Amino acid sequence: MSEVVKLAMVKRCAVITIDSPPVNALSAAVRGGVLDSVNAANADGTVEVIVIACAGRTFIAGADITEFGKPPQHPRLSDVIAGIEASAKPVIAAIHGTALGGGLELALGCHFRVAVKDAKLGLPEVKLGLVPGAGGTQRLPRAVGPELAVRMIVSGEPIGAAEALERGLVDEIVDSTTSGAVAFAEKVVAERRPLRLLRTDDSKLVAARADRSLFTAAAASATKKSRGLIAPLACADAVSWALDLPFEEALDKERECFLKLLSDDQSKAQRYAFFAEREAAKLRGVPDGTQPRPVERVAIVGAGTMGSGIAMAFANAGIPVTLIDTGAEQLDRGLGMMRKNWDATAARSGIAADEPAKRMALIDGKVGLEHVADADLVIEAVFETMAVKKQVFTAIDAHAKPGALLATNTSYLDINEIAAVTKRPQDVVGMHFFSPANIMKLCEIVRADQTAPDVLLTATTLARRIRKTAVVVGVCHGFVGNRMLAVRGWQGESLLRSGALPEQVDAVMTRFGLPMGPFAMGDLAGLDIGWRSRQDRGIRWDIADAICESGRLGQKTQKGYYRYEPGSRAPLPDPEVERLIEQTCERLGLRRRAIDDEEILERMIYPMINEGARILEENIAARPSDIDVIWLYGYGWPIHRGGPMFYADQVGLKTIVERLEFFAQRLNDPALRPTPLLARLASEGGSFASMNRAPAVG
Ligand code: T1G
Repeated sequence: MSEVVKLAMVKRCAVITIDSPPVNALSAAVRGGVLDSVNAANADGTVEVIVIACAGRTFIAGADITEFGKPPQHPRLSDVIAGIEASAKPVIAAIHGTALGGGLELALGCHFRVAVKDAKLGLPEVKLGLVPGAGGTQRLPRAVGPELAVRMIVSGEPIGAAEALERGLVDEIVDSTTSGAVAFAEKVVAERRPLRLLRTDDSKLVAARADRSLFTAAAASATKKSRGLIAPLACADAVSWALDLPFEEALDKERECFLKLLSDDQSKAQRYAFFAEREAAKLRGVPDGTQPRPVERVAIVGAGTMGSGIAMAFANAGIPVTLIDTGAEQLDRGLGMMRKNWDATAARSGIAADEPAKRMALIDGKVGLEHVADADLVIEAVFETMAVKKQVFTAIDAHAKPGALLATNTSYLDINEIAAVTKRPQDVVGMHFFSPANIMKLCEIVRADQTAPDVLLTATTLARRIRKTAVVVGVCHGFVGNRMLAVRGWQGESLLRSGALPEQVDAVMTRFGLPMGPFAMGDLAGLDIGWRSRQDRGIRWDIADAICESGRLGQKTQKGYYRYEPGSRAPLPDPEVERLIEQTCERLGLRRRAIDDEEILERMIYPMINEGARILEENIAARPSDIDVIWLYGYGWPIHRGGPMFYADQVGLKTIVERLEFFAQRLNDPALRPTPLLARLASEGGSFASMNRAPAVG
């Protein structure tokens, strides 16, 4: 039928095979090919039954997101599904890999669905700021019941084939996709099974129509974490229409809701974030054909919070780890913390009950750096001072086997300086994890001057293997994320000096969408970390330092920028802090004034954007979208705002330049002046988006 859709006969079964790499997305060509094939099979008197299968690694993974925002092309997906439902002959979807979004919606229009045992089925549209737009909100509740349907659609998380079979989403688990589906199809014909369409089968809606309490509870539970996002609430509403409205009317409302969300800034940001994460995986300066080095065993040096968290991340992916510390006591503490974390996850059914023991069996605890000898990758996660890093790297270099990667988890320090103490600087790379390292998705892969291309490729490939989002950055103080964080930190201090209070700044930033305000976050992490870093560099932040000097180090001392009741982590404004701020400003001769929320937001975010532009000028990041990925996955930047550089384009670079010029003058802070790249883009009416697929700056 077409390049991407083939039609072949197996006995009396018409097998439609979609072959559109990489994920068989429902492009216009695929949609047209499927519909033409279904119609041709129905017109062919020798055909008794139809199977729709996919070549490659997965069943259809959804609509083709690259077509969004372009003029719609016919046939629409809903037309294809209508064509399948109009088929006089049974149509069977043969599912492998991940049947997602429009792919599952197409399968829901079929009379039957079969799947191989490791297949997954889901409607992840909500992660793109959308609702399913081709009947998923109406057919899925009729397949699995409204409670499971609303949980699946609001979370966007798929279910496995076994659960799908149990809940009636799949009719049979088959050993292999196409041949298994053809065998099932022959059974359907031989047994003359009635052709059941979900659109006309409300049997699984009857109970919820009579008593909505279970559905209402499921919807409330699914949407409770959707702070600031509009799609999750829209998804829950759409599923409820299956209980209240006739099928066709509900389909129309779903379509209307889908189109409204499609044009909303939130969905544009979430779709941008989807592609930005994948773009970050495209490495520059790594010759085609470069192969990653094999990594079968990892050694982590330092069994503290970070080292143990990193060890967990590797064990979670089934990779054996040698966890090394120079002290048996610290090693035992680290091993104990890992077991406690895994047990806690198992207790809330996050992993199977036998998983903690299985994962602990992958961890070999050792005292002494000589035990790095059999590792293919050594990651150092020791105390954050250059002296200690150099000492440890000298020892690691002496014991690690030839060809092993030597990685440092440093958050700030100069990796070129660390590499210089080894005999193999080409094998040295940064792998900067974010605490808690077993949870946070981001890993900054720091490319030092002499890092070999295959070392960089090995580190980024491995990061994906342990389900991290890897972004390659260059060497500078704080790389990308922490460098921009430091700029925001100073703006927080500057706002307190100007007249704001911690609670006002935090309220503005949480309303913007951050999970936690910067001052509350500082209290959580411990104020002494930044304080020590400033002291190391001879930098004084008068208010922040006064807070630390008065023994207020954050939650661990029950007081920091806020006070904390014993046993509570809830930040409470503290008049003592206001007094400290006023006293410090008086001593500095600063006159404080009322600051409005708009100024707070601009002064907290625009300097970060300016620093991002500097980072691009210095080639520390390859593209603006890499900076956004770092902030989305490492610092809780709200997904519906796309990232600081995406947000800058939405605000308009001209506005940002004007406001930075204003604040630079008013606050007499030359660091606020727009960097040349930002000023140039603004003057040309340009955008950061224009740089995302362009070659690296400079
Ligand atoms: N459209 C276009 N390209 C896609 C795509 C899609 N739906 N999904 C993946 N790609 C590209 C991706 O950009 C990358 O490209 C390559 O495929 C491999 O992806 C009407 C409207 C399927 C689990 O949200 O979750 O249906 O970088 O690196 O890690 O209601 O891709 O190689 O050039 O992620 O093995 C709903 C999104 C769409 C699924 C595979 N579907 N995709 O993961 O590979 S909206 C989704 C994924 C919709 C309907 C609505 C994952 C995956 P490149 P990858 P992976």
